[in-house]
Amino acid sequence: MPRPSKELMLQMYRKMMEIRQFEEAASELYQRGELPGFLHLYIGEEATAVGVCSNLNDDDYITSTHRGHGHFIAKGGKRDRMMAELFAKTTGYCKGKGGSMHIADVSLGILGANGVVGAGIPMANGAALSAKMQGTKKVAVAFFGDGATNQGVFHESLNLAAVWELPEILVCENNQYGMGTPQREHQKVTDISIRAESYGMPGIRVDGNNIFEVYDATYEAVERARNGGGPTLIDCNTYRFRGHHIGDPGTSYRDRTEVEEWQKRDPIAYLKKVLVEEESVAETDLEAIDQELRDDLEAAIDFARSSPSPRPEDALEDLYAGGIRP
Ligand SMILES: Cc1ncc(C[n+]2csc(CCOP(=O)(O)OP(=O)(O)O)c2C)c(N)n1
Ligand SMILES: [Mg+2]
Repeated sequence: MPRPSKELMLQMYRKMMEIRQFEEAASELYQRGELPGFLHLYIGEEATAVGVCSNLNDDDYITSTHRGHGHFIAKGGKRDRMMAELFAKTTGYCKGKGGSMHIADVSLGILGANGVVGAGIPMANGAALSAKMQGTKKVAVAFFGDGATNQGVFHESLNLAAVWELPEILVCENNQYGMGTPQREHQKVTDISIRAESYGMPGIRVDGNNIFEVYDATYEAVERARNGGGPTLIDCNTYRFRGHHIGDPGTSYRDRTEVEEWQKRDPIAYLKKVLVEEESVAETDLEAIDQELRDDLEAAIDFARSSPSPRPEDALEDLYAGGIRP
């Protein structure tokens, strides 16, 4: 498989950096007491979202998780409206009523983050089934964690995706933990791609911190799905650098050396190294991108901070499709 063009690599770098900056800022704003709700940070896992979504068209579908900021930005979500959602402001993607774990924008094919572990998988089945029935050639991607693969709904959904030959890509973000439980304690078979065989679909394990491996595996899976070849399971081996959620220091169930070892495999640093050493991109050019994105993020934060809060009487609006109220 040929390596992505330099132009695409630079685009992928931008997206990963957009995600990293967004989350670092969100973490700080949360700790300063400016953001309500919960935050599950994706820092360290950016190559998965970007490697996968770089293969998708605007009208393809994704379903996300409680750790969804990366998926959202990688699929084309804008940081200003996203930040406004975290601030619980009316200008947010869900008018400030959803927050981090419910961000959605159907017009971008993003069918939603989801606080219920595993719940996005059958939704992606539904989206893929609609694409198949309507003959649109769209594909659906379900993102989920290693912990989610112990849910019954994972097995049911993979079985249906296989027997109905759905145009679907099942992407496991295997970050080695489900909350504070290491993967080796919550499942015997730690290479999740092996499970694909029992449903009759291809499965592949990749280094989730290497954007090229993620990109290539997804490229093949998307081709297969669009051409009637059915679903693929991709197990992306990765790591979250931060705690499970913003209030978890992540120190009681993993030791510092483990975290440091993974930090040496930072997916953004890796892509940066390839760009500089193999594609002759000047470090100053990458720093200019970082700065441009930082300025854009500052504007997004100002936009969010200065936007209005929803009124109490708005609480009963938007609860049902079509504006039907009880
Ligand atoms: C059905 C359900 N069970 C339990 C929880 C509580 N919970 C939230 S995140 C999480 C761990 C999920 O682990 P994994 O799927 O590996 O995702 P990660 O947090 O590692 O990204 C759990 C158990 C939940 N939100 N939903
Ligand atoms: Mg996990």
